[in-house]
Amino acid sequence: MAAGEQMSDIAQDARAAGEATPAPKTIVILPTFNERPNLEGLVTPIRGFGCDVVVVDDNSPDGTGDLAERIGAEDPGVHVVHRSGKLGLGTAYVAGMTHAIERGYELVVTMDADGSHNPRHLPALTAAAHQRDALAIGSRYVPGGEIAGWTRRRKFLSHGANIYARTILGVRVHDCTSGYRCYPRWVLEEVDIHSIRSDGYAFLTEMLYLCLRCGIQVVEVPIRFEDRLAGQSKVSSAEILKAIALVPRLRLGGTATSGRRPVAKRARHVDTDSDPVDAGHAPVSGRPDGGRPT
Ligand SMILES: Nc1nc2c(ncn2[C@@H]2O[C@H](COP(=O)(O)OP(=O)(O)OP(=O)(O)O)[C@@H](O)[C@H]2O)c(=O)[nH]1
Ligand SMILES: [Mg+2]
Repeated sequence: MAAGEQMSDIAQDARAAGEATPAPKTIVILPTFNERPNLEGLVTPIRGFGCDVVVVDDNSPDGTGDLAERIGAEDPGVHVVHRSGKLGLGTAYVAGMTHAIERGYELVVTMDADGSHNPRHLPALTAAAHQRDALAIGSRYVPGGEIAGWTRRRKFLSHGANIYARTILGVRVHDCTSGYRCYPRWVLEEVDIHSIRSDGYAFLTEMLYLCLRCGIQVVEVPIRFEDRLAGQSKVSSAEILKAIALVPRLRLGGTATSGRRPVAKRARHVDTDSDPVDAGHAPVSGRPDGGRPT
């Protein structure tokens, strides 16, 4: 199916899902570098689910930033943050999160802008974050989660990277590297996002570990991850090596959060059909999972 056709189907689903519109004020951060062919078809269904959007563009040579400006000029729910050049995925998330906090959004979603993260999962992801008062991760590696369109080698590498992180960090999260997440606003205020040292893809693992160290509950919601619709991956070998090297450094206490006291949050009643998987609780010892690896 053509990229446009696929996304317009999702847009129809989004409009039909009026009752599934997330009640809390929600914004989706779309970090972009050369995502022009994917952007418009993604923003439409996200807006259909009642979420605002902030595109964080790093002066993409293909004109993604200009396109985002044009969409934003017609729709006040679409914001754009322009940065001077390719400054990294991690710092793009921080710029988007800062924008969201300043404007009082209650839920903040991060999503790749290449079509890999389908907006149809937004209601389940936001419901899990809101009802559990937890960081909700769109997960490829819990029952019901899947990956479509990747080679066996790519699946093996991604799965291997997650087993590596899970084992060395001693956490129960199955998809530590997923960029499809929903953070309640207080989580972003509680953790010091500006202290995160990873400026690229490793940000995702560092942020997760930081949340667990702060005692924030994590739930995983199954998603179907699809290969990017158009354009090219921006992950370099150097980025992958940085992400691998980060894991033991975090485990050895190299994060700025070492020694931080867990925050106490009240557990909420859960009422969601998304079947989220509990992946972590407030740690009671030095180990993020409280010493119970599974
Ligand atoms: N603003 C900004 N966005 C970035 C940067 N690097 C990557 N992105 C965006 O981050 C998202 C994820 O990047 P991808 O290249 O898709 O990475 P990936 O999903 O791991 O790799 P593929 O599956 O091969 O696409 C995409 O929306 C990119 O456009 C960056 O330096 N700055
Ligand atoms: Mg991608």
